[in-house]
Amino acid sequence: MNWKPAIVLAIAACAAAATAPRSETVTIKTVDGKGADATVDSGRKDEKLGRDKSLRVKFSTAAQRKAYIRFDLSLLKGRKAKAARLTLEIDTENTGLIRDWTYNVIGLREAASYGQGKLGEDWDETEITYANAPGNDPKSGGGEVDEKSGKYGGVLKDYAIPLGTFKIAAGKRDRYGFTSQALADFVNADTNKMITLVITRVDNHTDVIGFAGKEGGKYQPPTLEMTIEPDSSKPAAKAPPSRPAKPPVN
Ligand SMILES: [Ca+2]
Ligand SMILES: [Ca+2]
Repeated sequence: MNWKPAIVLAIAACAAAATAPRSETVTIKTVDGKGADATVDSGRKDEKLGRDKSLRVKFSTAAQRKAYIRFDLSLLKGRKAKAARLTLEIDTENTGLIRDWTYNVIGLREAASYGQGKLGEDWDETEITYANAPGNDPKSGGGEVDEKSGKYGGVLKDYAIPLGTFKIAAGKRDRYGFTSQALADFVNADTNKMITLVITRVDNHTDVIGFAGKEGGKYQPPTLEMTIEPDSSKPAAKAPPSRPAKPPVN
């Protein structure tokens, strides 16, 4: 019986497992660093709602509400995300209001300016309103994204990077996760250590529910979890080169 190759392979596998770089998860919430979250409301165009507990999102014929969420990416320390996941927790306790709805997740494109009277990507949660929110399309409250038809789910075309949608289930007050390659790409394309996501609703309905903001306390604030690529650019540690022996001293 030739057992040697099997043992050699097993040892090699152990050695590889011991030295393979492990991927790491970085979790950033809106409570961290320069994070922020706020509702903007078409019915209260100039009202500052960023300190409300809840992020209410509504798309209807008469009134629109959108959630602006910013994450401070300085915690990533310049590393790249292999995968990214956004989690939002519903804070509406009347579960009868929760329906089978779909929501858009739209990235706010970086821009030197979002136009006259508009805040920048560093928007302050105590200043942001429907009127001054960067990239907000006042003519659209949400709806389906259809780039061919120029529909960007409530964000102006020039500033919208549609990242995908997530669904919630009727009657379930829960945490809902959203992940897409586009979200990871959006994180990796960032140049100023902050990203803003705009959440709008696809379904047109007069009812509204909320997601917990960072002031909510009882529920989890918006959370971004990223799997970080192991750093393969760093060579494995090597023994220092041996120095030539000193000449013997006489
Ligand atoms: Ca807030
Ligand atoms: Ca950015």
